[in-house]
Amino acid sequence: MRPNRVRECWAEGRPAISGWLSIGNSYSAEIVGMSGVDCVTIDLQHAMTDISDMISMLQAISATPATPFVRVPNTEPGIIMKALDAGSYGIICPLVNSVDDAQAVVHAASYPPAGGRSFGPSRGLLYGGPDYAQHADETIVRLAMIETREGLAAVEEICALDGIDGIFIGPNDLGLNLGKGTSADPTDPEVTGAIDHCLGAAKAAGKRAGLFCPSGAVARRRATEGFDFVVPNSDANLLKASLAAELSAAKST
Ligand code: 3PY
Ligand code: MG
Repeated sequence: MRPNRVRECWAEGRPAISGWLSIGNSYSAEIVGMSGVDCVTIDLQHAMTDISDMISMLQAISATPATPFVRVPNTEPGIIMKALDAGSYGIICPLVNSVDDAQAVVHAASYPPAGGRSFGPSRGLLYGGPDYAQHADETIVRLAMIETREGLAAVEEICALDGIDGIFIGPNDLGLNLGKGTSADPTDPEVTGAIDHCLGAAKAAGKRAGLFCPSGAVARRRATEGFDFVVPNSDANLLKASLAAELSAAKST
């Protein structure tokens, strides 16, 4: 089976850097996949993407060296299995509030006997190779998002769960849930303390920790702190920021 570059990064002792696709388009997916990132995450939760966009985006990413991940909208097994059948090598699941939620992710993303994933890896076979079914369970990465008070309270238990490779922190939701407002690089001590706590819980359990960042500089800082999976902002945010900068240059007198 084609290897998962995120697992290769981890085996080499370095963090994986993932692009983040909020624009539901195969051309922008290909551009991000060719940018030098290790991984590209298609966002099905908040982005302007649907299932058919996801399939053409996964096809575009296949032509790049980057490994495709999908952030699914929730723990519903149908969408997790569909993303995997379409060739995703990683599942990032939002709003994991309990070990039961995390177990639902593991169950949907693992073949029996470890889980309850149904067999029918349509694009998975094309992308992964003919031995997909034998190696899918150990190749696919499953990350549970910690971004609520409930998830924070259960983080040790979630990290201890077999089949969960690690956690992915949503700093915006986490700040909001702690009553501190949204920020992709929080400075409030309660929120930064919560992020440190999650990182420590993942490391203590021998699991991986990732988070969404607003920039490459923050992603680098987080990697230095010990994070294993960092996202230096989304395609849509980067497009907005770079266009704003160019417009301001164009309009300057
Ligand atoms: C958050 O910050 O809440 C996220 O989900 C980032 O993707
Ligand atoms: Mg979130």
